[in-house]
Amino acid sequence: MSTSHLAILGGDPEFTEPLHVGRPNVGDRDRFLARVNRILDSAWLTNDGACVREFEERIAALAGTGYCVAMSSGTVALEIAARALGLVDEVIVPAFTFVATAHALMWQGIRPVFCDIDARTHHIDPQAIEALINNRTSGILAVHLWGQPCNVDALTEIAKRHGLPVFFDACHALGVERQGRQVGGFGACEIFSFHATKFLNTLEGGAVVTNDSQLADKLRFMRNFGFCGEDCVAHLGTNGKMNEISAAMGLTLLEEMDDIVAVNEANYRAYAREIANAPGFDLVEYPVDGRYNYQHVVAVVDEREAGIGRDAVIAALRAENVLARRYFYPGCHRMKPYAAMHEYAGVFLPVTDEIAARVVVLPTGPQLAEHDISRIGAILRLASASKALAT
Ligand code: T4K
Repeated sequence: MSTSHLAILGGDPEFTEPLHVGRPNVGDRDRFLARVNRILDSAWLTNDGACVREFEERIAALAGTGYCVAMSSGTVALEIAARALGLVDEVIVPAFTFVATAHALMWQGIRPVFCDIDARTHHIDPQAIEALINNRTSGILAVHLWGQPCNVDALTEIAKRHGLPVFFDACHALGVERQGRQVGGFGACEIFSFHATKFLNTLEGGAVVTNDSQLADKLRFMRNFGFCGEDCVAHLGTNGKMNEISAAMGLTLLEEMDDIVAVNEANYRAYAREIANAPGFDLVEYPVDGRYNYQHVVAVVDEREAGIGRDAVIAALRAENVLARRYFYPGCHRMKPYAAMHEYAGVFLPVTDEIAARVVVLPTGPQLAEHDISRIGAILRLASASKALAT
């Protein structure tokens, strides 16, 4: 194939069907539908039902925590966790994350104070945190971005020294461990997402996991309007409950989780082989001393070496029906609700700005065979070699 065959230059698209980032896994229909039938027969559809309880037990076991409280989404789980931890005024968060991390705080009237990231890991930079701590700071919310544990020890040490709670957005990091330590038990609590696009989904859903029994009780009350008994409201609360059909989906996919992760890992390794032959492209690597879900394949483009900028790479892939994403461009601090806030007008987070301009997230999951990944690698190399697309 020559560069003139690229769809962006007039050729036919390489793929007839779109390849999405975050194509949902639907699992075994018969086992899911059998669960749905049992739910319908029982006429117990939500509010601490049998499937939700079983799902919570399974997630707590997977995360190695004492408690799991399932919620209607990862965002609501973050909001309720922030409430239950009593956070106010300001919380420090990385700017390079899905905007829900910041929104969950702001929606509660807590100002997210954006911190820069480490250029290699894309995680919040512990060294940049201390300059942001002041007498309004009430906590730190870090993110295990791309399903890799962030620098938990450094963050825990800083938080302890300043007497602040630290908790973790683990929405990418279900089933992950590093050096024998599982994501789930770090900090005051950790939050998972089971959105449709996550490798293990409950259609919509999320959860908070913790080893703190009092916090778990509070979270349970708060997700159900604060009720602690039939006529007893102990806390301000909201409706954050997971329903039974969602939990049934989660239980069904848990039975297939190892197979899904094996496919994701094989895909990641196939991408790594392709990208090793594409100058100017680097994959965010999964270190060898851990267990991962491999749901994110993240490439970083070096425009000078690749001869093509990140946005041109995305445009070339999309023309071929490879619907790559530029998560999490342009960084929360540059999104309108935050950029418009006086405190953030013109804020410059150099590493976040650079990485947000260079990242390409590639499709993975069972929708792709190894052969497809070779075709995507070929597109990257051709786009890079094309004089017409050169920057
Ligand atoms: N913290 C972090 C670090 C997160 O990444 C997220 C969510 C959260 C917190 C909040 O958790 P949740 O409240 O969502 O549980 C998506 C997801 O909506 C979001 O869950 C996820 N992170 C984020 C990284 O990506 P979009 O706007 O890219 O998703 P959406 O719905 O446009 O779908 C993406 C692509 O997937 C589409 O192009 C089509 C395909 N798709 C999507 C759906 C929903 C399908 O093929 N089928 C589907 O059913 O945000």
